[in-house]
Amino acid sequence: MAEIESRSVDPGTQEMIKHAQEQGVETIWDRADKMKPCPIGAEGACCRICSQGPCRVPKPKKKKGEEEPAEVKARMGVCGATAETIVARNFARMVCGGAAAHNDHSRGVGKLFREVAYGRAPGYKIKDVAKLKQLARDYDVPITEGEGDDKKARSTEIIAQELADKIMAEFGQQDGELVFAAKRPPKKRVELWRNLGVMPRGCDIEIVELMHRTHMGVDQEYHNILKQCTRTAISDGWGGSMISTDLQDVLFGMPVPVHGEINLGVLKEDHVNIIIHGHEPVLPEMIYVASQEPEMVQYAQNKGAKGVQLAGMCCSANELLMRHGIPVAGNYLQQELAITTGAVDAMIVDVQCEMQSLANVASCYHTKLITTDPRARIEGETMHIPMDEHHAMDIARRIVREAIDNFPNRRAPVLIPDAKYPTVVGFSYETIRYLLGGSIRGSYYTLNDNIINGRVRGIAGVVGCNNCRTMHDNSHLEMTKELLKNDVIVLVTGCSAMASGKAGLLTPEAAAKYCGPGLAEVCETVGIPPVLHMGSCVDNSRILMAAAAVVKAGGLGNDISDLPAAGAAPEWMSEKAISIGHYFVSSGVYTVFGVSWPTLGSDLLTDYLFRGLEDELGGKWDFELDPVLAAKKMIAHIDKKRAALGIDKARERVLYDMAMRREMEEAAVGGE
Ligand code: NFS
Ligand code: SF4
Repeated sequence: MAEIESRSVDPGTQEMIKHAQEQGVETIWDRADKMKPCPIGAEGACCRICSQGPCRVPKPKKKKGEEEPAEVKARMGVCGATAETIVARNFARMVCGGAAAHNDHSRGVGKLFREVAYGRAPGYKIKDVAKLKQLARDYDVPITEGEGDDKKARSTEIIAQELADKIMAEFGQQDGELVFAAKRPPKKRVELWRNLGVMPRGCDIEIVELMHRTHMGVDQEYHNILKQCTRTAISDGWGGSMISTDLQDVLFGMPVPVHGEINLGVLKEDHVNIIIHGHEPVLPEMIYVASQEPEMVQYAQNKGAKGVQLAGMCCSANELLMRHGIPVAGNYLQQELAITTGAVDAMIVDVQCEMQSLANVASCYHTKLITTDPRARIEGETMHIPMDEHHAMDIARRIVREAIDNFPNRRAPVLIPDAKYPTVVGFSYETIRYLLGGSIRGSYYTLNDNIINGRVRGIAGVVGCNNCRTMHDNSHLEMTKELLKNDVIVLVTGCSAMASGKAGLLTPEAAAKYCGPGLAEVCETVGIPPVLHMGSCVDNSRILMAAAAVVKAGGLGNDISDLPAAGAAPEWMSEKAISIGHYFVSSGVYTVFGVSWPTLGSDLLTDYLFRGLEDELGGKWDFELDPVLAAKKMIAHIDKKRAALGIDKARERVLYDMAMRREMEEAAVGGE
């Protein structure tokens, strides 16, 4: 049993791991101790796509400077597929899995949007009409009709209906170009994608084609396989994910800065605790409403509780937090631990990142594990209450009542760690624009000015998962702090955002504590935290939009690849993270991952991802275990871009000025 302190950097999590051990409840860390990752699979060097295999082609261990024996150079499976092909296929299928998850999430939101537009989803409505009209413009849906004096605005319903039909058709579109991918990135990027032949045609087709091409005996040229990876990943970032984000904003409201709280300490012993866990905010939005209804609160009181406490987990948490300030119980690695508090009366799951072990942990307590999506059942679930957008409110009420009914059944002693931290969240791309420029002159000029004058050295996106193979939250925090110290502003989403929240980085006060002088000054002037929580993992599309807006605001080149920016997922684990990473790379961003890297089985392929791609796409992958070193690499990349833009001198001047100013202040204080 490894030391608990090496499992998580978060004291609340440590306390609960210890508690789980004392209670004899098995968690992910116990299983991780028992099962080490297969070293061959870990480097992507195992092919099991036909029954003549599985064929293993691991890279032989050789000492530095030693020649590889000839038979090793020609590593191949029994069909002759080379290590390059095998590793590329495995990588490609990760991109497929990730893009499919996001695009299918998106389809779900699209279906709801269509039902709302046609008036078939009572309880939901279009909350952000301005954003709806923006989308309509993107999709060439007219927002007015008639000519001259007869010209009048079209009704919201009609616009929404036409838009919904167009968006839904885009999932199955066979040719042409995805609307956002063609319209929203900088022009130069769009041209580049067209020239390379990687502009996605539809949301589904790219995934299907990539699955086909990685079937036995099809595409066996690794550059060509990766090219389709690029097209598929773009269909996620500038397709499915972006559609989800935008439609969720239209339906549930665009996030604006809001205060929240995070960590397991948000649960309340004397309340009915409901945890919403998963990714699609469609049903959680209704559960939020149901949990606040006076009759429901009364019902809870009748059962002896003081009220109903709703809290989120994983990206569903981010969605509810960003829009309603609903507290977050924790990120991915805390899901089992939440139940071990003994205070969770129901955990409601939809899709993605839900450990099957939840059923086992829940069975040790009174917790009801309720699955709500027909696509995601869990063996051992307490019950399945399928979501149906036509009766969502009734379903939500039924779920909340199930939780309340369970309150009197608590049997284990309740232990809620005394751990919760305040956060400020809700930095959509539009909100940042507003904060930086005001409503009239809303734009990214201010940020650009500060990047050009050197106060802000660059922009980093630190995103992605937790992973039980590395200390929970630690790499996110080490990396983020190193970036802040060096005046790099950090945009966060997903489980990374929650790591930052738990460490107090999502507050304006963090600026003075963690940032270099330039970034601290900018954050204090604007009144923002130095780490901006932009939402869930599909909301990485907001980071793409911010990057495109920064290019548009001028002075920093004319493509995303010109920006002094970098991305990272230091604790990644899911296929979604690979798809996200690859769409960042495809959009021109240097992107570094931690923990492990799934293509190390082929040097040629890895070299292409880490170096070769830069010539084609302007972005590239990297892998670095040490989060501080990874941050330093990101900063080196940022400095390289600053030099290319000719703004490296400005930063030296600012730092010099600032040092002088400090000296003067100190002299003044000393002279008093
Ligand atoms: Ni993103 Fe969000 Fe977390 Fe990773 Fe899972 S919850 S979608 S995949 S683990 S960041
Ligand atoms: Fe082996 Fe080729 Fe079959 Fe893969 S496709 S399992 S390499 S025979």
